[in-house]
Amino acid sequence: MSSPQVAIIIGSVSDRPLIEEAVTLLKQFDIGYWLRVASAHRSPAFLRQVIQKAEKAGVRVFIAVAGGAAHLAGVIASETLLPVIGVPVETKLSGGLDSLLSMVQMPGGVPVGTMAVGRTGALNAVLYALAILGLQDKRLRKKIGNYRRELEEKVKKANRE
Ligand code: RP5
Repeated sequence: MSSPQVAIIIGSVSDRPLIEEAVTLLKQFDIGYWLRVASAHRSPAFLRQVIQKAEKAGVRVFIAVAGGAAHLAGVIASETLLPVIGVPVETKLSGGLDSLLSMVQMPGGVPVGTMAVGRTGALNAVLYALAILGLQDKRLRKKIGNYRRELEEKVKKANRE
């Protein structure tokens, strides 16, 4: 696989199933990625190391996946100048509203681009990362265009059926 351009950091191994589809999409687009487990609360020093190593490896976008008191994306954003995309995980308490608000309500100056809760958010996080990478990659932009056309074709096919 090519050198990593995207680092996906999940707050717990329990978040792993949520990102399956998103990881598959990254592979389909042939984008090199890292997947790491690191918690803002349980392993803050390790998280810092992961961020630094990812930057050194050439990663250009972070995707952070966390639930509950979901500070992972915000902490990453405080440690890097690279874009950080947050995916809030569904929770038993509120369906994920707690995760969403923890992630989206960043203080002015340190943004996190927060996606929808759950699998859709994870998928869109990858597509958003691809759009960022596509700014300097014409071939990637073309692939994103093809992906969008496939979505449209599925809608039209559903009508034909
Ligand atoms: C967060 O707490 C993780 O991102 C996960 O979504 C949630 C629960 O973690 P576990 O208790 O399952 O490890 O930090």
